[in-house]
Amino acid sequence: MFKRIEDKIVARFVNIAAGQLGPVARNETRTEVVGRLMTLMRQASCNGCDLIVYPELALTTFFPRWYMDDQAEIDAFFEREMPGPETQPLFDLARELGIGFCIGYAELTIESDVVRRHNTSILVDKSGAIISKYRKVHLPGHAEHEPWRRFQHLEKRYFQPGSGFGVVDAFGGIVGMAICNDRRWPETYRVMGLQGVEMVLIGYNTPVHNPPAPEHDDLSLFHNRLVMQAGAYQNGTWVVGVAKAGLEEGIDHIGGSCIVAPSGQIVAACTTKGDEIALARCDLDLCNSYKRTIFNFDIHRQPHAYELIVERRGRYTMADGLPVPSSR
Ligand code: CDV
Repeated sequence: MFKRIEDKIVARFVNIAAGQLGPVARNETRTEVVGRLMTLMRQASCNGCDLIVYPELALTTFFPRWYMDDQAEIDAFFEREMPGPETQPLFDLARELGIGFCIGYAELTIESDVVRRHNTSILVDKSGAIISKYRKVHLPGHAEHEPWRRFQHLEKRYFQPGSGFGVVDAFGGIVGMAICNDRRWPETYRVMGLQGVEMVLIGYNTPVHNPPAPEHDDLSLFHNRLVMQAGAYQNGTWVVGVAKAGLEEGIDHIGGSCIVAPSGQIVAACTTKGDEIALARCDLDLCNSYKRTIFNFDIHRQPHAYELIVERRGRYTMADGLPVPSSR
C-alpha cells in the first residue's frame, strides 16, 4: 500500500532484522558480545535493513538466574552509561551503516543519590542517537532465594518495574517497545495500540523449563508465538520478537525469534538457537487494514465495560501473604 504526499508516492516499508543471539557465557566480556552484535548488524545492513532488534539483557548472560547478595557482584551486570566505552562501537557502526537498532540491557541510574536498577531497552536511530527508552513493566519471578528451583528467576530482586508503555515516531511509523514477560500480557499491546503503535519491538530470555509450572515446558515455543501473534492481530501492528537462545550457563532457552505481521501471521523466523538474523520487509500501511476495520477502536471499543481492568490487579488481593477474595 502507498501513501500520497505532495504528488509523490511514498511507501511506508521498513526493512527489519530480528537479531537473535545464541547464549552469552558469564565470563564473556561486553566487548566480545558487542563484536557479535556488530556482526549481526553488518549482515542486516548488507540485506538493506533499516532497523535491527536485539534481545533483552543482550550484553551479558541472563544473571537473574542466580541468587546474589553482594551488591558489587550484582552491579557488574549493569550499565551506568549508554553508550559506554564498550558499547560505543555499536553506536558508531550504526551511524556508519545508517541502520537503527533496539537493544536490551540492565540499567543503573543515580539521581540525587537515589540508585535505581531497571531492565531496559532503547531505540537508536540511523544517526546513532538514542530516541526512546523503555523500562520493563511486568517483572516475572521472585525476590527471595527459592532453593527448590533448579535455577532462580530473581528479576523482582534485581530490578524495579518501569512505569508505562510509550511510543515514538521513528522509522516512518509509530514504534513501541516491550521486554520479554511483557509480551504475555494483552495490556502491553493494547496500551500501545491505543497510541496507534505500528511496530512493537520485544527482546526476550525465556528458559524452556518454568520451575513453578513444568507442565508448560513442552508448550513454551507455542506460547511465545501465541501471545505475539495475538498482540499483533488484536492491535493491527507489526511485532518483532527476538530471543537470546540456546544453552546458556546450563539452562536451555527457547529461540523462536520471529517477525509477526498485523494479520497475526509470522512472516520471518530464525531457525537455529545461535546468532542469526531473520528478515522482513514490513509494510506499515498493512496496519491500517486492521486498525480501520475489525479493530477500529474508536468505533468498536466499549471502555465503560472494562473498568475492572484498571481498578483491580487480580481476582484476589493479597493480605498477609495469603490470597483473599477481593471486596468486589
Ligand atoms: N525474562 C523473562 O521475562 N522471562 C519470562 C520467564 C520467567 C517465563 C518470560 O515471560 O519469558
